[in-house]
Formats: sequence, C-alpha cells, structure tokens
Amino acid sequence: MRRIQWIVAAALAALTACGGATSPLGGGGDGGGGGGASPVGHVTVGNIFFRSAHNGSQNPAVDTIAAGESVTWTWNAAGSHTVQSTGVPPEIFRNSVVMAGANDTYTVTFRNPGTYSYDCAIHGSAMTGTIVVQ
Ligand SMILES: [Cu+2]
Repeated sequence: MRRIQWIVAAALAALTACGGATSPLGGGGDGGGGGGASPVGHVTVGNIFFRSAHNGSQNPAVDTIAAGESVTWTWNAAGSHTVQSTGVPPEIFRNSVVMAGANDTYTVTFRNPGTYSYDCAIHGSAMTGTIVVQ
C-alpha cells in the first residue's frame, strides 16, 4: 500500500525533525498557488519526460533552488502523469495527483536543503527528476 508507506515516511520525517525545524512537506495541489512564495524552479511535464525549463536537463530534470523557494511543474503532454517523491526521508515531498490537462500545474515549496528525487507514478524510470535545495 503506497499510501501507508508515505504516511510512515512522513511520520519518520516528523520524528527526526529538530524542534523548530519546518516540515519538508510542501504545499501544492492541482493548480493552487504556493502560498506566497514565487515559483523559481520550473519543470515541464512532457510526454514522456520531465525537463528543466532552466537548463534543459531531462530524465533526470535537475533544478537547483534556494531553501524556501518553490518549484512549479507544468503539464505539456498527452496522457496522464504525476509528480511522485522517491527520495529517502527527510528528502521527500508531497505527491501530486494524476493530471492530464495542458497547462495543469503543481507547485511545491522546499523549506529544507537536500536532494529531492522524484518520478512519475505512471511511467516510473522513464520520467525522473531531481530538485537540489541549497
Ligand atoms: Cu508519466
């Protein structure tokens, strides 16, 4: 059960966080804003790949941001895709839902430095990316 694994991972992340540390879990949702933080990282969700809008890297798409900044994934693809965190806690973040619409977006704010890997829950290793938070 992937959902249960995620919950356990999130609980572990909370347990290992020091007092006063912010959660690595970002906001997000289908098209919602990032809660005030402007998107800095920008990744295109293609068919079938992730591509950094900054440097063109693809599978993995690698974006580097500063802690506290956000990454927005924008769908530009046929078919359904997701953004699924695949890192080891605490380098995890909240997964998107499955989306298929052109120009759908998903935004996550990364509060803690680390290397956050992700893939598409549907296409797995054919669609991968990494967010480096400094
Ligand atoms: Cu996909």
